[in-house]
Amino acid sequence: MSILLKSDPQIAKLIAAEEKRQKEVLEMIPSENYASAVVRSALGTVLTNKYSEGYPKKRYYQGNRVIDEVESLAIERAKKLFGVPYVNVQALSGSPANLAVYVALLEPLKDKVMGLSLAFGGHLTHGQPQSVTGRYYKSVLYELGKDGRLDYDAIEKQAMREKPKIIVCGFTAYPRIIDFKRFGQIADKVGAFLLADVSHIAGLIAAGVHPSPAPYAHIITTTTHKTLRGPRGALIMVTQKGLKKDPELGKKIDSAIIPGIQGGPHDDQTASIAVALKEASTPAFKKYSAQIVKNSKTLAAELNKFGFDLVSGGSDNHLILIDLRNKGVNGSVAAYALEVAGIVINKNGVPFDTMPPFYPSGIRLGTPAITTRGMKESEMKKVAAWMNRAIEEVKGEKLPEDKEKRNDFLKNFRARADRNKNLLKIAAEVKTLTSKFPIP
Ligand code: DSN
Repeated sequence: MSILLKSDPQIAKLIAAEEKRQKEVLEMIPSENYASAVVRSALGTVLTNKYSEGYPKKRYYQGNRVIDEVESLAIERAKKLFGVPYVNVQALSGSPANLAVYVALLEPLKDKVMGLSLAFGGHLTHGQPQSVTGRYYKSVLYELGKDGRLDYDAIEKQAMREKPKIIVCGFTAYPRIIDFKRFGQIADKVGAFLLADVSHIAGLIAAGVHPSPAPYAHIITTTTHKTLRGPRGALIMVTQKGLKKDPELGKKIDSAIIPGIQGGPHDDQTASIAVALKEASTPAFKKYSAQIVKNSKTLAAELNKFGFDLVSGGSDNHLILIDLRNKGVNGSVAAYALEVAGIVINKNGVPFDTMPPFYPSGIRLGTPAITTRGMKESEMKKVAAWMNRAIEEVKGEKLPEDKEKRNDFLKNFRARADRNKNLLKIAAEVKTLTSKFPIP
């Protein structure tokens, strides 16, 4: 940082400002975390200077002996941690990882992918019409049941009717355990590949606090920067079951990444992923992951006491989804008020939401990052009380029915929230607490 400060103070100061922000607030976006200093130290090294299209020992450029070792280590560590026989570590992040699976297995405009609708907690790359994955491939979307949980019977019926070539399970806003075995049975019944996108829960799976899809899915994708606590990046894993269904599956995935959709991998990112995978195989990581879930359950129970309407009633994992309609506060209003109060979450759609994604009816939050700081159940009680105070503070702030007026309303609301003494008081209390829990 001292070199950067000297040569590019503008950027150095912005990085320092972001570090200060991350220190002072409660980072509770469930897909975010604090990577360790060790994980970060592998990024931005001389490995960023290298081009290494291809795979270990089969490169298109010379000078890759060291990179081969780095990539092989990352692959071997991932195989061991997740109990799978084949791993690709080159996808630059989660979206290209999922796209690579489709490129490997689906014929554009002909074959079908079936994933959870975005409005119900699916990801863009699970076949949504706004994404290339729903535009270049046929797609059909399933929904959650009225209770906010997966309705496996309905999914099975839909799969039998639609005959998708890939069924995607694994979600971005689902607070409950996923029954991968049942998904595997559904996929087998219709002859589909089962893709488990475990980006949100990969760390929990690695630590054994969420069941693994490895025995039931054919392919598993995950980002590496969420509960897994690595750098930004992704893994594509082929399981034993996947290789049994198609012995060429690993090779097809590799070719889909390069030359299919990417060029050279980011080798410093690969090294950093390897470091994160080593960290994730330690007893300390198991303890950390168990605490994420304990914290999430405690927070959910406390929020319930304050009358928050939790989708599905609670949480089994790292994530909580709140439907704010009973509080009369829109998610966009709540998210901003909470940020002013030092609690950083994201606005989110809830099942059967009648509002659009930019003004959704809910918020999504999670415990991975604050658990990394060492917070436990007693801190979760404080967080719930602060959240309640903040939401009560903005209860009267009604988002206009008239769509044209919403933008102006939010602009106006933000200006008022920025000066709201009660919200700023919560932020000061949050700051006192967070100062006792250092970030890595
Ligand atoms: N942006 C991620 C999340 O927040 O869940 C998904 O890509």
